[in-house]
Amino acid sequence: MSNSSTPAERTLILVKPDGVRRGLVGEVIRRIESKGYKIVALRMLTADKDLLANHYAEHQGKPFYEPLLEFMSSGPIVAMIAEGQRVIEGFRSLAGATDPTLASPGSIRGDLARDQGTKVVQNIVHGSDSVESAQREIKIFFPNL
Ligand code: D4T
Repeated sequence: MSNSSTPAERTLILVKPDGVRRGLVGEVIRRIESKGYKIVALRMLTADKDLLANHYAEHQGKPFYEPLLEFMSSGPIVAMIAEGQRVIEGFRSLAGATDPTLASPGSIRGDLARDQGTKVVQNIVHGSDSVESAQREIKIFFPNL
């Protein structure tokens, strides 16, 4: 039962290998749920390079592309679908800027990540950046939904 006139959206969220290694899965989920979004699907997997090449197709050829695929396949990740009005931009706001050095304190990246001197930024989470990306990325990680 809702009076809301804005339809709920879905977004694809990943806890990246650095977040899983550091035991931050619960902290990320806590922030998503505390904000009021609903987690409607969740799985842990170790992504292979084919899956990641599909997910990161827009970055192919960039200097950080190969290190990005190496990093993202370096250990388990947690993939989730979160749902709620404007969840796509809402989660991007919770995550903070891509560069964790510049991400605002209070955000996931601002509070929990920093520059590690690596070729690829290790910034704990991924969140879809548009409705189109969300639909595309959800299909990659949850092909049966
Ligand atoms: P993701 O996609 O992981 O949520 O991150 P963003 O949406 O914030 O950033 P992105 O897609 O532009 O980059 C994907 C991934 O590559 C790393 N990266 C990015 C990097 O190492 N150096 C760079 O210059 C950029 C732009 C970080 C996230």
